[in-house]
Amino acid sequence: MPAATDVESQVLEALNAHGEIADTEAFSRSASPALDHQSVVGTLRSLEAAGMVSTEGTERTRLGLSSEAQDYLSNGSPESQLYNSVPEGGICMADLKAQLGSIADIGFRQAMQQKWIVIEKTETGQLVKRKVSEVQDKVAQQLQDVADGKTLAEAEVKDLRKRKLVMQTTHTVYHVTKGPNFSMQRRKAETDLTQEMLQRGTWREAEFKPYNFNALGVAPPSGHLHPLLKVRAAFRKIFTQMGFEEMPTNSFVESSFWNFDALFQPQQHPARDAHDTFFVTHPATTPLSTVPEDYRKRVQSIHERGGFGSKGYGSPWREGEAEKNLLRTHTTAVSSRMLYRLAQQGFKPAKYFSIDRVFRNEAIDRTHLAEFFQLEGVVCDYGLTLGHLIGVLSQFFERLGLSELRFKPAYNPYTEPSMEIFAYSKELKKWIEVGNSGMFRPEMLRPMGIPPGVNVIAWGLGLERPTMILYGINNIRELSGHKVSLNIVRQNPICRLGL
Ligand code: FB9
Repeated sequence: MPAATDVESQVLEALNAHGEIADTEAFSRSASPALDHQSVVGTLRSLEAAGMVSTEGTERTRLGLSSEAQDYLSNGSPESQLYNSVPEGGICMADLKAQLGSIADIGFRQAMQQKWIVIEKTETGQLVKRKVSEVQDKVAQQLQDVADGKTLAEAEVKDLRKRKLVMQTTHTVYHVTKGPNFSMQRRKAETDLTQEMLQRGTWREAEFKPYNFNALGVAPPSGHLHPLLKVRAAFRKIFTQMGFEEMPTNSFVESSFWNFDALFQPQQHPARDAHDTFFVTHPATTPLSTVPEDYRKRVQSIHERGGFGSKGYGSPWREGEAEKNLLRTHTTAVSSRMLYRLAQQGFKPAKYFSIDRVFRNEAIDRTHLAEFFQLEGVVCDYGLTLGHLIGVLSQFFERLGLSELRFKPAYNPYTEPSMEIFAYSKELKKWIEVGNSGMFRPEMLRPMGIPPGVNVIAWGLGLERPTMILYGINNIRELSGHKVSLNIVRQNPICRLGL
């Protein structure tokens, strides 16, 4: 049997003695020691829940003290603090201000107004001196009276209100009477119907705690998917629903050959230096012998001399450069491997997608980290055109709830034509960049053995931006990295893409 809290027993005794508590505020104040009205109200709530008391509330407005006034209650009004800081012989203004800090100005103004102090101009500056031998801190007294619930004269209230020391507050006081289950002892409400009760029949007079069918059960301890992974799952569903096959992206370390050279990205391209790319030192290289000689030769010649209608880059293509290992800068490195494999296995139309981490040695800002999740879609078939690309992009972004698209010509070393994709976001009420796209260059596809007449359209986007938009996350650092609060993971709602 839980011990009756002190407040509880005082309430029950008062009810037992007087049959009612007319005014809980007066009751709290009259208790010795005085009780905090809020805790009395709290106790009444639980006694009422047990049917032991009934309450009836009435609104009451009264003067309340501002937090500033609370401070003056314990330290005295600013003017009295100032007066008490002026020694017999006076004190120079600067020291006084230094001593009193933020209340110096108010204290000074009030003390001057109340003619408690005078200022004397001396060759060393202003000297503050007492004008009276003692002062009454009426303000502090008035604030104490307010705290004690005493009523002040209207003029005093007006003054205190002007100094923003008091304000009208409303609170509820209660008239309390005995409830249907009133007793001096709280009867423990049974929470379970036990075998023993049934055997001894004690259930008949037992008090059962009402079932609270609205009580939220204890959340079963379960794992939580990070928002990024929820959005990834949603994108996966969209791609698979559109008949795309997922590409294997389980190798963050890639050779420059598949990440750049196979994509016809020139060896002098700025993205290929350490400013943009994380090169790996151990193992630093992947021998080009891992790439079939004939294909590697065709890549070399297309870079150096062109072919298939291209004039190439006309500069020497160095194997050493292509062997350098790096952290892949895009999942297009995986697309190049898959397209080569598709060509080698005997080309047939295909639709591939990938969603995984890529790494770029870029400046970190509110929306960019050195690594992010890239999504990529690739469609290869005979006679594909830019129209097909625009069509499949419309289909794809339609499923994200982005039905209005705009395309801006862009440049990628491995696609021509290329387009940046923009969509109108109803949520953000603005056009946002939602990705990049293009048609893979013949200089990339032909050396792989992709038959003439086959075109490959592709597009890419990130996972972070949509996740930030869908979960209202403003800074990418809140999404991934050491600053992530696990609550974002635990409390994030399900991902509603496009719905
Ligand atoms: O994701 C991006 N934006 C985006 C996407 C979806 C979205 O959905 C909302 C819920 C409704 C909202 C926004 N972007 C691409 C655009 C910008 O965020 C951009 O600033 C950042 N980009 C990343 C790269 O940053 C260096 C996003 C990332 C990106 C950009 C291009 C590609 C991939 C990822 C690509 C490609 C490509 C091109 C041709 C062929 C193959 C791949």
